[in-house]
Amino acid sequence: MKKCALLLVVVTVLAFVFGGAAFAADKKIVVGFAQIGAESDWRVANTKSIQDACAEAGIDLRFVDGQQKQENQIKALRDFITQGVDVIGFSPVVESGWDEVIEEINDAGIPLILSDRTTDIKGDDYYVTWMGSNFIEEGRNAGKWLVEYLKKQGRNKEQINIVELQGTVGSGPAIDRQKGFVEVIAENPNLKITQSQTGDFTRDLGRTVMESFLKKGEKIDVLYAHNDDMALGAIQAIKEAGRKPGKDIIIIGIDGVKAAFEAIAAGEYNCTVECNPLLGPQFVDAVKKLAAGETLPKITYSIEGVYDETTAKEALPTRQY
Ligand code: GYE
Repeated sequence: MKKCALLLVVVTVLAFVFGGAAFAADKKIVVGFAQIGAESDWRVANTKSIQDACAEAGIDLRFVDGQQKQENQIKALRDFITQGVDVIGFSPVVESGWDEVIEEINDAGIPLILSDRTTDIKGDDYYVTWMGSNFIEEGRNAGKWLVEYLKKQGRNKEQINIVELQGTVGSGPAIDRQKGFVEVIAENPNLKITQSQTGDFTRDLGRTVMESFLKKGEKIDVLYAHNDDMALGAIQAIKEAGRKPGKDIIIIGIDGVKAAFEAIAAGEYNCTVECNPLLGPQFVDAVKKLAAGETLPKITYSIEGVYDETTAKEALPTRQY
């Protein structure tokens, strides 16, 4: 009997040391997921994808909507530790300010899966895996599309004024989508960002901030929005100002949600850079692999495209979000 007990201890310790299953896989797996909010069509599709995939896999999902507030997400994460969940899934609204709570998660020995956004914590020991998009590349793709489009229109020598609607201040996608876009713009002296402000990734703010851009009365040739929702809100403001979106002002957004495809098909929107929110199956796959004691890749990027008037209409019937 004593020998059996000793063997059990040895096996458990070995399993832990050599990266065995982080939790018992013979009972229902409990996952806590701290989501950012419901700020955009992208986020709504992302939430549905996670909830559907967990339900299908029979996972007990404790889902918390942080309403775009860091303090709500910190509270949710601490509650998950108290509840002793098996795995924590997390998409951080901004990059900084997570050190303390993540240390608490690590100390509690709960595996952390990051999805979509990341933090500014140095190193990668604090999470087991991250899945999402390359936001710098998305920004670059938006810039490259614009340069090509202007060339096609014979406007590559013309002075072009761009206004920018940024995502949530301090968030990974806002920082990186600006970085990638600016990198491409900098190689083209005729392109200039003349106004730039946050619209917090929402339709409402996209509309009001665009209104204030237009009120300044400066020449605006292009709108670059860090997501489709802000661009769609801005389209309203442009129409109300008596101008033609997609014609008088070139509109570029990111995400590739259905409403953006429809607006492109209607000739009111020019280009959307795809960002895939359907991360649920990948998330569940990671949870299952953890339960089986498998090692996961630190980073998995989604594969994504760019759509405009030459491709959006045809792709619309097959869009899933
Ligand atoms: O682009 C935006 C959402 O983090 C990639 O968040 C995500 C972004 C997405 O609110 O629409």
